[in-house]
Amino acid sequence: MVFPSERKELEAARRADGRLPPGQSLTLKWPVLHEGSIPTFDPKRWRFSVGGLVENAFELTWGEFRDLPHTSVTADFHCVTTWSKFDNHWDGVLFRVIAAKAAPKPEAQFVIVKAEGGYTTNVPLEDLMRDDVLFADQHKPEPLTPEHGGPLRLVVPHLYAWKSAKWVQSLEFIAEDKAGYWERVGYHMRGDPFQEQRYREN
Ligand SMILES: Nc1nc2c(c(=O)[nH]1)N[C@H]1C(S)=C(S)[C@@H](COP(=O)(O)O)O[C@H]1N2
Ligand SMILES: [Mo]
Repeated sequence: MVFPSERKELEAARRADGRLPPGQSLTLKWPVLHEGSIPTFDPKRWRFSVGGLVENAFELTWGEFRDLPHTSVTADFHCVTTWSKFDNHWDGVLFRVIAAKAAPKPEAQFVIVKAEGGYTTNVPLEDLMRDDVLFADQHKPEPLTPEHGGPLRLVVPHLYAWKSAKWVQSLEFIAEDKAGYWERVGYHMRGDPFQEQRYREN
C-alpha cells in the first residue's frame, strides 16, 4: 500500500534531483496508453526490418533478435499527458547495436520508427545513438506485457514517451525529417520533456 503522502514525497525528491521535467507529476503506477488495439504476437511470423539510407538493410526473426547481445538500462519515462514513471528497469538490444549492423549512410539523419497497427514516430538519429536507447523485450519487476508493447518496444528515455513506440516492427533511415503519427497532428518533432517540447511551434 502506497499512501498519497509517499507519492508526494517521492515527487518532491525527484524535483529536487532535477529529474522531474516541468509540468510533470510522478506516478507510482504504470499507465497503459496507446491508439488502436493491441496486436497479437506470433513468434513464427514476427519480423523486425531495417532499411532506408543504410549500407546493409536487413530483417530479423524473433529468434535472431533474441540472440543479439542484451543490455540492461534503468531510466525514467515521461508521457506528454504529464505523468512520469521513474527508475524503469528495461532489458533489450541497444539501438546502437542495430545501427552498427545497418551501417547508416552519411545522409541518414532521422529515423521513422514503425509499429504494428500503423503507429509511427520520427526521431533524430543522434538521439537514438545515446547509450540508454534500446529495443526492450523485458521490463522488471513487471513483465513487458502486450499492453506495454511486448514483445518489443523502443525506449527513448530522454524524449517524451510517444517516441517510445510499442510493438515496433521496422525502422527507416531518412535524410529529411518527416512527421509521424502524433507529429502530423501538432506534436513536437523532437519532444524533449526538459525543454517542454510538447507541440510544434508552426
Ligand atoms: N505503437 C504505439 N506505441 C506507442 C503509442 C501508441 O499509441 N502506439 N503511444 C505512446 C505513448 S503516447 C506513450 S505515453 C507510451 C505509453 O507506454 P505504456 O502504455 O507502456 O505506458 O507508449 C507510446 N508508444
Ligand atoms: Mo504519451
